[in-house]
Amino acid sequence: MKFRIARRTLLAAALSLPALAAVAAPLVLGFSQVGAESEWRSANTASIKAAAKEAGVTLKFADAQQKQENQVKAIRSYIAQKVDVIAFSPVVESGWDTVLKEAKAAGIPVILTDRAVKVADPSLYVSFIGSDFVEEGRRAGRWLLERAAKTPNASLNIVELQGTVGSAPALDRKKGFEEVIKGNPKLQIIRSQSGEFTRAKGKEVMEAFLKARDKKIDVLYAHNDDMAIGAIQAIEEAGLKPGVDIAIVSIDGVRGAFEAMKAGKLNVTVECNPLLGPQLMQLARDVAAKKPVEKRITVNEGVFPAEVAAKELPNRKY
Ligand code: GYE
Repeated sequence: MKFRIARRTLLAAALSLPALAAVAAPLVLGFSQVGAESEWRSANTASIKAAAKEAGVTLKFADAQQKQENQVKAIRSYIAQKVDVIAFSPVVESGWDTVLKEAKAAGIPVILTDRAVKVADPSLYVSFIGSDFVEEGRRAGRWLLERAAKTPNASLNIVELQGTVGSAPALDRKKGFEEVIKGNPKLQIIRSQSGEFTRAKGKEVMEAFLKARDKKIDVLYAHNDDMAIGAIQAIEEAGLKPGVDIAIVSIDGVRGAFEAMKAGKLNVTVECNPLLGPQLMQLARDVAAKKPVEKRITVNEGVFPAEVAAKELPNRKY
């Protein structure tokens, strides 16, 4: 009798083992990162890695070095490895339909982080978590409008350093900024080129802008802080005062920008929050559990002019 109970208990335990293992197995998340092009990106990567650890998620991470083909390869390898969820930050907006169809056919849900895609079928991804880049561009434009209003008769010539060609933040930040300044005939973009979101390229392109100077440059609009910081160096090397001779507005709100503002070399930064890790882990869990999720999750952000830089710097987390 005793023996029979024990056997039954054992049998039941053995039967429920696979079920138990399935519940306890850590979620596997394959993540394809754009690269390591900026301070923003480094903070984003650190946030994702730390949040995965904290949440007990097994993270497979690949850095695509700003190349779409590397991202496609990484996504295919995550499909082959049968991960639970795939997340990625797409370097450019277009050209994802094929690989996302492959993920869908394999039954693996895809989450977009930070940058959006243009696909014919929006069911190819379950959710997007990131910033409103058009609004960031508008915020940069509004700051400039206010500044222009303080110098009533002057017209301001603007040079623009764009982000990576074809990327959502470059397209949207350009669009939002242009939308706001369009109505003001005193504000003209006289030159616009990509600085690929890096300091080195930002410096190089600003040097070219300064050399080709047929008109006075009054304002630099940089799609991220790193390019602004590179450009600051170019402006100084040309014997001009960044933040004074040329007003500078940029986007991200990384520590380097706050330091530049404190030094009087940058006039304003529009915040773009890279700390998406904890929200991504929660979203991945919900998606894996087939819970309904929002199609678009937007992050809250502010605008920081140079006047508040010294006070804000100790509070900055990236
Ligand atoms: O602004 C820039 C980075 O996609 C929001 O990418 C991100 C942008 C960020 O390289 O610094």
